[in-house]
Amino acid sequence: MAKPTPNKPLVTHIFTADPSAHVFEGKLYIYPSHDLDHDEPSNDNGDQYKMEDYHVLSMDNFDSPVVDHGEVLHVKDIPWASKQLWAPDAAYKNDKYYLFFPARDHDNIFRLGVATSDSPAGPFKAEENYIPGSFSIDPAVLVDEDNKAYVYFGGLWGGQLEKWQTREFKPDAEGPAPTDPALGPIVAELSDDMLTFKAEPKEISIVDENGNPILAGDEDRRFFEGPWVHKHNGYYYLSYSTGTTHYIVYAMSKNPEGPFEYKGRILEPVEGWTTHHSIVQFEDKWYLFYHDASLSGGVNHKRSVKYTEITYNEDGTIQTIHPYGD
Ligand code: FUB
Repeated sequence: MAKPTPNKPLVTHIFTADPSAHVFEGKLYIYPSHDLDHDEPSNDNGDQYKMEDYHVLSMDNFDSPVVDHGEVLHVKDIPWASKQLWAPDAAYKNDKYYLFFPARDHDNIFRLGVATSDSPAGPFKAEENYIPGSFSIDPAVLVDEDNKAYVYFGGLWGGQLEKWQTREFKPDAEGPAPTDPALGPIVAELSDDMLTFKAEPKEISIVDENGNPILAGDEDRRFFEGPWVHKHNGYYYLSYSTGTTHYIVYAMSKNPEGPFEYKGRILEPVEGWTTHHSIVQFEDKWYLFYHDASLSGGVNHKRSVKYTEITYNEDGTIQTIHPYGD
């Protein structure tokens, strides 16, 4: 396969989205969703995102070809799951690789699952059941320097986060009023074997520069889906999609469980409704992996993974990226 070019699809033989990038064994590994090439109608519940399997991509560095390691997990091999393998992430601990992923269970409720492998390239074997007490979508895992692991997750609308405000699934529950604090993403410390939550999942608070919670009506800044946490110069950076306004934004904290202070935008809107990203250091540079729908001519559910470099300012803030130039 071809060598990667910044801001161009990493691969063109399949549609890929929601890239979670990591450096494992000295190489870059990308764990994307695998968008199906279908022409069925779309809705706000996200039924058009009907993915059935995962592929893993890798490259030795940015000068070498991208390798597609093929199908590494299929929904038919996940006993608890019925459909919609949405945005995954991977982590390394205990000499093993863990693939964390959301899917609908047999009651149509999104849960989070784990699958394991001895290799970062898979194949992955799914656990029999979803993580007990898990809900919603878009898991992202941080294994911290002290070896504690945290999973961040959540997504509104099709991702069902607003239905879990009482920590019980309420199918008709709506999100908060526009003048109330927005729902934050959820964090849970993982058990040492990475297969269960060590403690009850907690909602993360995202506040403005005065310490006031970001409100649900503040759609330019409030959390919608796709949380990602990375660490840079002693700060935890929580970045996420604002959904309806299509930004990737970020907030910073000294604590992995927050509160996080909103700082600004990382990525202006891309072509297509969704925007979803990850941030990774490779050698001495930092990169944003993201997706857009340009390869399919703007079909929201046929997306392609891309990358670009990110730049930190002296004060630790991140420069905003305009994906198609200024
Ligand atoms: O790919 C399906 C869903 O679309 C993801 O879970 C969301 O983050 C959005 O990208």
